Amino acid sequence: MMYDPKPEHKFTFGLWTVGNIGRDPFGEPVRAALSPVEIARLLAEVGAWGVNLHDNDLVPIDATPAERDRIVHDFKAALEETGLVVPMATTNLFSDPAFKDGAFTANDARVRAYALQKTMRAIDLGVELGATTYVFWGGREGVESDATKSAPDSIKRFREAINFLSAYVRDQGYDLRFALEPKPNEPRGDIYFATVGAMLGFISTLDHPEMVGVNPEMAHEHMAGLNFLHAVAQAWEAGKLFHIDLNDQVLGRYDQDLRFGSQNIKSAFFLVKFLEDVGYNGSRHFDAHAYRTEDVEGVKDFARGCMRNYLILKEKAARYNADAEIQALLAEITADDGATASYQGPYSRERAAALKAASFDRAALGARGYAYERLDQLTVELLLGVR
Ligand code: GLT
Ligand code: MN
Ligand code: MN
Repeated sequence: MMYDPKPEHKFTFGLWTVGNIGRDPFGEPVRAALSPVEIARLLAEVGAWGVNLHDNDLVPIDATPAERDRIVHDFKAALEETGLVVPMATTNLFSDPAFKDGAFTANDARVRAYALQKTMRAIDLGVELGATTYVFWGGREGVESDATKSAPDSIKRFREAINFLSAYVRDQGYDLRFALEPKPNEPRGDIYFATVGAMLGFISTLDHPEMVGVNPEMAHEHMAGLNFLHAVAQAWEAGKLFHIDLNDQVLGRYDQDLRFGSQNIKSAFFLVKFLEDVGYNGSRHFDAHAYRTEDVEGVKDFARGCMRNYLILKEKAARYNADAEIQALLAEITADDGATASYQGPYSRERAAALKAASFDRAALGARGYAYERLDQLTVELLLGVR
């Protein structure tokens, strides 16, 4: 079938996504917890390619070494049985009360040391399962009040941690890259490095910037009222799009983690079009969960919906690229008669002098119509299925 997921689409889900039991600040869980092996089987059933995990999604935080080995052994058997891969792993540095003031940025030095130890062990686990991307989402790396933590110290502490862990990965000879995931708030009042742009700026200050990129999440940029495509394009252009978290979110609401493509259809369309046009070949990871109203069948509907919406939008993108009227309009909009060719290009003293002496018909420039209404309407009609 046309919209059926296939391994080449590289669709992945976290154990914590389809495994979400529906607890929220106002209510108890509504679904029974599935074991990691059961989740792997569910993901294989709906057609996913891979499964990602936090250390403690798989191994409970207080497991003994023997328990850990048995759990990892059983999970590897499930991977073998289902054919699922583990492209990405990460650390849970937010659930345990020890991390209530953050992990790498916590004011208590013992918490910072414990966070490093936990992350090294989780990196070992991820690599053992085959992961080549390691995500850092600093959910608790923030404050409710700036009276409580020094922002410049937090930035330095976070840098020290990432530098330490980069060196650890190199020392072990692991084939692993880091992807930093920003979020503006929730669960902290404010989280440091709130946006993709902030993370990109931070990466250039690291000891090994070449092994560190970003993991932009659609909902997180939308929570900040930003344009997700623009963030992703900047990351891509900088060679830093190491991973991506796809979901959906309505501006001004709590952290919703909705099914991909369920709310902001035009944004999702231009995002998918971008990823396909540039040839992004990493995982398409859905970091979302089913509505709290759903049972396990609804969870499968949720997962299938994420992948199906991606593939529908991918097909729409191909249609957009092949649409003669849209492409003619785009060509017209960007047409260049070459009249200013001698002014374009890198700086030279001559070019600058010629450009300063040139004359422009400002009134004509201002009078031009760009036909963007027509172009956008064609886009909307294509998305609404009438062209
Ligand atoms: C958590 C968060 C996500 C992160 C995950 C990785 S866990 O669900 O909301 O955005 O990507 O730590
Ligand atoms: Mn999220
Ligand atoms: Mn995420």
